Amino acid sequence: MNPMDVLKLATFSGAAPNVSDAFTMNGQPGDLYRCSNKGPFSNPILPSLPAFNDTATATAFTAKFRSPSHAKVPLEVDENLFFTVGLGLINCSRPSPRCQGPNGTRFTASMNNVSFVLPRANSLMQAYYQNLPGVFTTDFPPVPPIKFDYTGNVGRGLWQPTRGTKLDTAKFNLIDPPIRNTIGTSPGGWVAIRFVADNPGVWLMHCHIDAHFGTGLAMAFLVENGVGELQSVQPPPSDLPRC
Ligand SMILES: [Cu+2]
Repeated sequence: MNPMDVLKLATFSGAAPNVSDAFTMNGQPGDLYRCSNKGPFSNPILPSLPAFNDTATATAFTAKFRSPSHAKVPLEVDENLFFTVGLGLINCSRPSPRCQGPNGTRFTASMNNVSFVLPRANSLMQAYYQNLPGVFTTDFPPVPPIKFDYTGNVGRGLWQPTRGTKLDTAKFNLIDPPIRNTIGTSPGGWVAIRFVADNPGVWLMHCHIDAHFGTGLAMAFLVENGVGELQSVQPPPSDLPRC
């Protein structure tokens, strides 16, 4: 099944996406399938990999990632933000084909309990620079609204937290951490990200799984202009085609 059809169906119904059976890379199903290559079929030698849920091995592997040289890590932190990421359900007022999640709900995803809604008519950049009201608000919470054990199993005891999560910031790698634009974390895991907000514009931070992004697992940083033309977002050219 076409992955885009799977995504479309999930977005429409609000239910969990089906598993696509389209396992292709660059349009080819891969060396294990006869139809992948025109030439004679060759049996590739595959390395033996750890189990997909072997978190300890995956963590030990990713913990070894290093920048090839010393990285310029910002040591002064002006702004500390703490984001939790979660999947949840949105109640529907009445049964509908668009509410086919558990008990007539829609699956949703959120950061700090806010499920991101992409504006339809205007981009966030337009809204900001043209002062368009009603497109976004600037009250994204810098910390999660409810405290609980963010890395533990969260069950019905969510409202009775007894433990907390404390980061040992002394163990942060400030010498040669890898420079990344994507980072993986296990369910219940956490990552610490440090960056300099020196590129003006609107930057989405979002889940890399399309279906989760579509259900709201995103937020946006609005980085304001700096000093001078080179540090400022330039207006679109007058002949920019309109959608
Ligand atoms: Cu996700």
